[in-house]
Amino acid sequence: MLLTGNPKLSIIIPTFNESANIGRMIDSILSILRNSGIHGEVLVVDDSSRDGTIRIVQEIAASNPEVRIIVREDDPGLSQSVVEGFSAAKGDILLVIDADFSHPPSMIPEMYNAVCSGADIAVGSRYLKGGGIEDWPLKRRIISLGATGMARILVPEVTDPVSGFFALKRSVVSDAPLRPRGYKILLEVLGRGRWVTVTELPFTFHDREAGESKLRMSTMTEYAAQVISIALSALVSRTGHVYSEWMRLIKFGLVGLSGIVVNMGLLYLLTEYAGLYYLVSAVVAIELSILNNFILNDLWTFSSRRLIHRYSWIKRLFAFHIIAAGGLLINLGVLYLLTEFGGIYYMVANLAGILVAFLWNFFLNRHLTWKGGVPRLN
Ligand SMILES: Nc1nc2c(ncn2[C@@H]2O[C@H](COP(=O)(O)OP(=O)(O)O)[C@@H](O)[C@H]2O)c(=O)[nH]1
Ligand SMILES: [Mg+2]
Repeated sequence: MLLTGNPKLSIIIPTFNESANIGRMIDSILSILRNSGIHGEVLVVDDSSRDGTIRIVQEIAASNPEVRIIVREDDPGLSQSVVEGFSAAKGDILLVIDADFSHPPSMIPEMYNAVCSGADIAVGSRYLKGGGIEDWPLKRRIISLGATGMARILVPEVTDPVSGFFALKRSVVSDAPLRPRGYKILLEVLGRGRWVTVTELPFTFHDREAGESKLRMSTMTEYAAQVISIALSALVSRTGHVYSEWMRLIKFGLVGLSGIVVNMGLLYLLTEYAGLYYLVSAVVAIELSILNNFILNDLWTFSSRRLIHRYSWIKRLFAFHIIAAGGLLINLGVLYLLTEFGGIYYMVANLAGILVAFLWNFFLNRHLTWKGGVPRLN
């Protein structure tokens, strides 16, 4: 769906005890809207703050019809609040931004324009070149990298799938089966929303100067459950981006099986019929099975990515070989460790080795050899 004219923008701000920030935040958003000529509204979704946040917003709203507040009383939570904002918003484009100035409101017009020019979702990314995070302690960075890494298993094309700063067409979420829980609402949207194109804009995350963060450790376990739930429901629903990653994994596995057939078949044929010494046959068989796998993965598993490839086929072929060599070492390493130190029967240990090497091969090839990417605006 292409948005034409001057589509209305709804800016959703989830808040909990943000009296130190919310007034300034709304003021700066209103002046940005005015200066850029964007037709917009501001929708604060508050979880019954007790610090005066609600009163501040109500006062602004009294003299400003484009500012509204929803005060939630049940089921508190950041994601739940944002989703409630999605349904209450009147705009064609919805944008989510924190109240604490961690996300620069000055980027709102850029995000809006990205969606107007065709992206279903525009993500403000901390991990894209040009973006970053300021003033975060090491522990917080590590937690964030872990969360991002887990999310990228599901949506590899987005560098910051857990960003709290994003804009989207209303149709992405209007009848999507979202199950908002916890903190990472964007991942929920990417995992279960209806979208085709995503674009990312780099930004630098500034840690809040006023008020305090509400992130707690318990949110991490909730998050892990969310990732697993999205992965599994994609398999059941058989649609969407996460499902296409499952398909890739399955295709990659089938190609791997075909490689075993090529490998074993050639080993036998070259030794029995061409009269080669079996180790020489093995070397030829291994290389040809790697070529078999490369070609099939290139033409089939990652075919949709070929169109936007970063690397020439010769580089892809080279990377595929290096990763395969790494996979072989991993297979042997796991076999050795589990057998020698785990006391596990070597045939079973080898199965574990194959599985680990398979995942290694899949993820490294997906992110390096067939590295795709979303169109960037800048
Ligand atoms: N409605 C609502 N907003 C929340 C909740 N927790 C945090 N927020 C808001 O979500 C945004 C990000 O929260 P913050 O605590 O700054 O998280 P951090 O930036 O990851 O440390 C801020 O605007 C908060 O006011 C919540 O439970 N409900
Ligand atoms: Mg914050």
